[in-house]
Amino acid sequence: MTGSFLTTLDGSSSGVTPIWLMRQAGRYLVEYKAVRNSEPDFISFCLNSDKAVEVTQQPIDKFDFDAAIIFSDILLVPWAMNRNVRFVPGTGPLMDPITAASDFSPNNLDLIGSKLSPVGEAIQKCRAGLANKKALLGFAGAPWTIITYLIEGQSSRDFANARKWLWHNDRQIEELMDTVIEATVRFLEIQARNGADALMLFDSWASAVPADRRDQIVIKPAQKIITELRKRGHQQPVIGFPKGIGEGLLAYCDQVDIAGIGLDHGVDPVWAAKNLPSHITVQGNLDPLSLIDGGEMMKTSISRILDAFADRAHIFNLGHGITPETPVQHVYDLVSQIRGYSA
Ligand code: 1CP
Repeated sequence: MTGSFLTTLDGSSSGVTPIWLMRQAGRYLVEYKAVRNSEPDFISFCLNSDKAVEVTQQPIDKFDFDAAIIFSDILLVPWAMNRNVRFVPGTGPLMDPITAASDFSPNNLDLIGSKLSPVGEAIQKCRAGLANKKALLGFAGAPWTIITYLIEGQSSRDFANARKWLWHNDRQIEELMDTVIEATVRFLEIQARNGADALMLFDSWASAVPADRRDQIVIKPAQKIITELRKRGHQQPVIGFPKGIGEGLLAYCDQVDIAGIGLDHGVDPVWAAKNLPSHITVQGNLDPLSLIDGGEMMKTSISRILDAFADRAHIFNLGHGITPETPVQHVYDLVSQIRGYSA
C-alpha cells in the first residue's frame, strides 16, 4: 500500500495531508444508524464481520478519507476474556468490576484467538474491498484504559477506584498489567495477521494516571506491546494515543517505538511541532466539538493546525472522537479545506 496515509506515517511530508477522523463510523451518519439498528446488541454488531465491513467502508465512500479504521471496540478484549461486558443504550459500557487481579485470569487468554476471530475476518474482507491507496487501521485499547473499565465497571469521571488501586494494590496492578498486555498483543496480532496496514493504541484515559506513575502505567506497557508484536513478526507501524498527558508526550515519544503520535485537542500544535521528535508523525488535533458549529471558527482552528505542522509529517484528525450531533456538511467542509490547503 503506498497511499498518502502510510507514506506520511512513514515520515515523509509529501505536501498532501492525509485525513481520517476518530469514530468516523458512528452515529453522526444516518447510514451507520441504519446498519446499527439492524443489530440491537453492540457486541454482536462488532462481531458480525459483514456489517462491520459495511460501516467501516461508509465514511470512506462518503468523504474519501485516506484511512479506514476497522469497526470494532476496545472492550471486546475484556468481553472475550469472560468479563460480562454489555453496552446499555443511553448508559454506555457496563461490566462487573473486578475485585482482584485474578478476576481477569491469564487462563482465559486463549479465548482472545477464538472469540475475536470475526475481527480478523472483517479486516480481511475490508482490506480486499478497499482501494489500494487507502490504509486500513487496526486498534486496541492501551492497558491502562482497559484496566479503568475492569476496575470501575463502566465509564468514569475521575477513575477514583482505578487510581486507588495504583496506590493501594501496586502488586495486583502489575499482575493485571501483565495479563492485559498479553491480551492486547493477541488482539492486535489477529488484526496484523489479517491485513491491517497500521495499528493504533488508544490510551483514552491516560490523563488520569498520576505523572510519577506514567512511566510504569502508560509508557512501559505501550513499549512492551510493540516489542512483543515485533518479536512475533508483525512490523506494522504503530500510532500511540496517550490522551491528555501534556508534557508526558515528550517521554512517550522518546521511549515508545511509535511511528505516529495522536494528539488530543489540549495540545498546542505550535508547541508539538517544535518539541516532539521530528521522526515521529503527528496526528490530530481539532477539537471534535468545533465541528458542531462549523463555520469560520472551525476553519481558523483547522488552518492553525495545518500551518503549525506544514513542515513535518502530519495526518489530520480530531483530538478525540467525532460526536453524534455533528452535521455531515461540516465534515465535508473540513475535508475540502484540508484538501485545498498547500503549505
Ligand atoms: O451504539 C453505538 O454506536 C455506540 C457507540 C460506539 C461506537 C461507534 C461504541 C461504544 N464503540 C464504537 C466503535 C469504536 N470504538 C471504534 C470504531 C471505529 C471508528 O473510530 O470509527 C473505535 C476506534 C472505538 C474505540 C473505543 N471504544 C475507545 C477508544 C477511543 C476513544 O473514543 O477514546 C473507547 C474508550 C471505547 C469504549 C466505548 N465503546 C463504546 C462506548 C460508548 C464506549 C465508552 C466511552 C466512554 O467511556 O466514555
